[in-house]
Amino acid sequence: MLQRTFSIIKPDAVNRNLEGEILARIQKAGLRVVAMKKIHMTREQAEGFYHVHKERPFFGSLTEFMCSGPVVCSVLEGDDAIARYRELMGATNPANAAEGTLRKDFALNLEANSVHGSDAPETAAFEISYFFNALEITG
Ligand code: RTP
Ligand code: MG
Repeated sequence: MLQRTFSIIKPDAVNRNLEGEILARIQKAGLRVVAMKKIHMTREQAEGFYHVHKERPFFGSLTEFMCSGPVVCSVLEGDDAIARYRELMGATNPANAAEGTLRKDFALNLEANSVHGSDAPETAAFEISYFFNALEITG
């Protein structure tokens, strides 16, 4: 089923100039970039994006990290895009990430883990609309 997911190339990866390499891996995996922009989030914008984690002990550190530098936001489209992109990203903690995954190859640690991907259709819909309006998404 053709599906869309939301991706962020996080500040640790953009800071190391890795966005081209990561986008190439996304495209080689057969996912199509239907929208993209580089932004530098405010603390409030990062808190709104990660609101589902607001009670977690790592929320303060995570939102500080996410606004520490620019990120590349994109909407990815493909068959079963949500699960396929999660598979390409690998486990949240790079120490547990499988060979060949983005986090295995690029992540620095559990927090600075280089990429974000939506985890379900409902979160994908929220996250896409948080960063993009309909005019910014190509068909
Ligand atoms: P993401 O939302 O960024 O795609 O990552 P995920 O689903 O694999 O992991 P999630 O549980 O949603 O956590 C969101 C992000 O918070 C940071 N984190 N820090 N210090 C910690 O224990 C901890 N746990 C998670 C990571 O940056 C993770 O990607
Ligand atoms: Mg998550």
